[in-house]
Amino acid sequence: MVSDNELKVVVLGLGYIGLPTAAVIARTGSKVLGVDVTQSVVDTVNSGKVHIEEVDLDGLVSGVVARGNLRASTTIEPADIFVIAVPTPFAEDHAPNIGYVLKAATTVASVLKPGDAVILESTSPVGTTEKVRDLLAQLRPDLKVPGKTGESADIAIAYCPERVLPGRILVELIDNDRVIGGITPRCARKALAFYRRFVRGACVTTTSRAAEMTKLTENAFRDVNIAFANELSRVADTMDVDVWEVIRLANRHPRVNILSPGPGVGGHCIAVDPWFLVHADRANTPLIRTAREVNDAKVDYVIARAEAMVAEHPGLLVACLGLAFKANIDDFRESPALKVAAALAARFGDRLHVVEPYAATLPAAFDDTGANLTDLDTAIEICPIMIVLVDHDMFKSVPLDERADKIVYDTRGIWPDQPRGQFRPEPLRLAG
Ligand code: SAJ
Repeated sequence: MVSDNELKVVVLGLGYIGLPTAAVIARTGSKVLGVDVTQSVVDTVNSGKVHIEEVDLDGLVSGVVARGNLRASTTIEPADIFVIAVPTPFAEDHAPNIGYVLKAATTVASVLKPGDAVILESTSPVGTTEKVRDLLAQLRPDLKVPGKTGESADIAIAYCPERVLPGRILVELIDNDRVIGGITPRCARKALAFYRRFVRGACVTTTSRAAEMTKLTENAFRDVNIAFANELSRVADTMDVDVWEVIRLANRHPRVNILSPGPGVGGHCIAVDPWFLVHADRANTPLIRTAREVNDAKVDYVIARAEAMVAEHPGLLVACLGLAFKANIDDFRESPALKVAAALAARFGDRLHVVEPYAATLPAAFDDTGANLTDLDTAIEICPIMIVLVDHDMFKSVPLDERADKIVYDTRGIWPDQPRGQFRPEPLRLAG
């Protein structure tokens, strides 16, 4: 086996997963080349800086770039291991788009040689790794690909999904267990040897198809369980019961563990990946599809409730706490909080004060609305109405005496001691 210092690794895609992965591998001493189609990303990384916000990533990248173990380029070079970490978005009809994966595989094909391993990490529909294999076979007829020629293949191809949580990526990249699916068992073993170089968690091997479905299953599981919590929160509103109290009490049962309701499910994983399963087998996924719909509908429900609350108090200033898709991160993509705040801004304009410690300016959705970006202290001072949309630590720590007389809609349950009773709109019954 080659030593860490001799191993050459190419990571394709320097995004939220690719860049931390490249940096962690480079830290082991391997020579890593990050390949990205965006020149500015390449330039940023080569200058030892990062273009994404992630805890401790800046220090790690500047260190491995300074030591010469991580470089970036728009052009691929030969290597021993190729890790593909490019996006897999979906279209309007929820059909997954694996175009970026196939494009990355085409790039890899141009430099592939016997003995190399190609590992796909992007969340992908079941069967994608086999498609990568078929494409490589077509582009490089001189190489024996796995699964077509028995175990005597020239190259290894495997699927190993990332499972890291934004905000904890560098910790989870090392500590989480990894599922490694080979096109053949030999492919899986080859990929396993690579992950063992930097992963402390258990590395478990399986087939590429099982590994692909495992990744989708993890996020669908979470989505279904959040949908249950979101549905409960609507029922509790109708019943005039505090859903947070009910969940706390129910979770005292040894076999019950209900997740947290919120203003909907955001981010680019949990709200996306379940559709890959639904799209692949619509007839057998009514629960997964309904969960998606329940979570999407929760945003509209929260908007309607918040609008009713603000409309009931003409003239009062309103604070919207948070825009990020979840706590303590600066990521606003597919954020339900942003959707709610933007809808309120469109209707109530300059009555609205948005507090978001992770934003320097308001996003484009607030252009021409008159809404303001305000700091927390000012919002507490001037806004009698407070709508909690994100459970940032900074918001959680506001003591009761600073908010006891506020009119509060706490969609995240961060202030369990908040007196109830100031706001009792008629229960809303929305379609969907
Ligand atoms: N949310 C709730 N209630 C909860 C938990 C989450 O409303 O009880 C909301 C969050 O506020 C957020 C969304 O769900 O809007 C998703 O947040 P998250 O923290 O649960 O997950 P992500 O999207 O940041 O990361 C997920 C993780 N998957 C699982 O936990 C199964 C992560 O491990 C994956 O690597 C990542 O998706 C991915 O890349 O697929």
